Amino acid sequence: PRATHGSEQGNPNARTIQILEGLCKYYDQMQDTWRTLAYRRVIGVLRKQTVKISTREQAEALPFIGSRLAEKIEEIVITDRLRRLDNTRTDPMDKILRLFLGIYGVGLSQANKWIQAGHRTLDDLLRNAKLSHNQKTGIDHYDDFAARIPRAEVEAHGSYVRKALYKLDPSFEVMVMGSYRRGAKDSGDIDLIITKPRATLAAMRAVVFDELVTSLFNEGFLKTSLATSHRHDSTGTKWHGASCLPSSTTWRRLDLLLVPEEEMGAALIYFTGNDIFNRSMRLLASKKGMRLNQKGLYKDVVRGKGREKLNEGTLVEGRSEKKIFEILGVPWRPPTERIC
Ligand code: DCP
Ligand code: MG
Ligand code: MN
Repeated sequence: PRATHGSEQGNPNARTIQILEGLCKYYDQMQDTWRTLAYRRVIGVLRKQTVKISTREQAEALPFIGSRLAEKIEEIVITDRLRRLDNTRTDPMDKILRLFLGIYGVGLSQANKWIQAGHRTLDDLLRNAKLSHNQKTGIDHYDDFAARIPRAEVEAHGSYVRKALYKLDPSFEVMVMGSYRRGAKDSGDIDLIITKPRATLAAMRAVVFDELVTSLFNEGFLKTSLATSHRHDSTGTKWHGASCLPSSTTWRRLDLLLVPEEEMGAALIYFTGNDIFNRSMRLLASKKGMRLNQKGLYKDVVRGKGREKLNEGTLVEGRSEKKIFEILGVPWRPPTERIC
């Protein structure tokens, strides 16, 4: 969920945008990626308009707005609300679905299974459902994980990890990524890149995942690790879990990513995001016959009929964020402008 910017004052479509944002947020909670994306685009288009868009014809003339969305916009303008949103707000089953989807790591299929099994509240789940460690943690700390983390606290978690790692080996570096690097005033979680110049991944892994994580658990800073089951991280570069500052009782979601220096540029792009920006960069690479992932930019990627890739391609650039932009022909965008 993205924060609204309050920049709508004076925009002739402010009310329409406000209602569409409600719908966008709803689809985001429902984990409906495509609708969320479509609505974000429409909101972006409407923000740029200098006249009020009132009819479906006007709306359809704008980019990214098809006939169904155009109808919705007309309905919003005429009725000052959207039926779809009213229906979902009052449907109790819908509310429960959104409650369950708010549990860390829970997707639509799990949430629906619980509803089918008759569960209606978080207490219900705790008492009567068979829960994984992640799910139990997600419920026990539902409010913690739903709360935004102020920028200063994100920074404090980063510093805490940096200081602890410095004691083990002063040549390590810790960088705060994600929405923090994009300049957000608050974040959903804390994303850290950890690296050491000239070190191999295996050497870094031994210090970070064995020594550092163990000592941070002993100090009480780390609270639990959260399994990353569906993620295909065969190389073991990620750690997901929760941390808590000594001065606080609120658990925060913490993600660590180990990066060797030769992959730093690609990792910076990936872990800075946002997700939509990454998607557009990857699409662009693919259109140019290349492939961009969190390790590097590759060329000579052979793709089959369904655009599935048949080989890995050859590495073009991994080290430098700026060079990856250059090779893709994208003008440099500072992290604070990577919001789509
Ligand atoms: N990322 C991505 N695609 C995903 C998930 C993540 O490209 N499906 C990348 C882009 C994100 C970055 O990883 O910016 C960090 O992921 P987060 O989920 O932590 O998202 P943000 O840090 O951007 O936002 P938030 O403040 O909600 O944590
Ligand atoms: Mg984040
Ligand atoms: Mn994260």
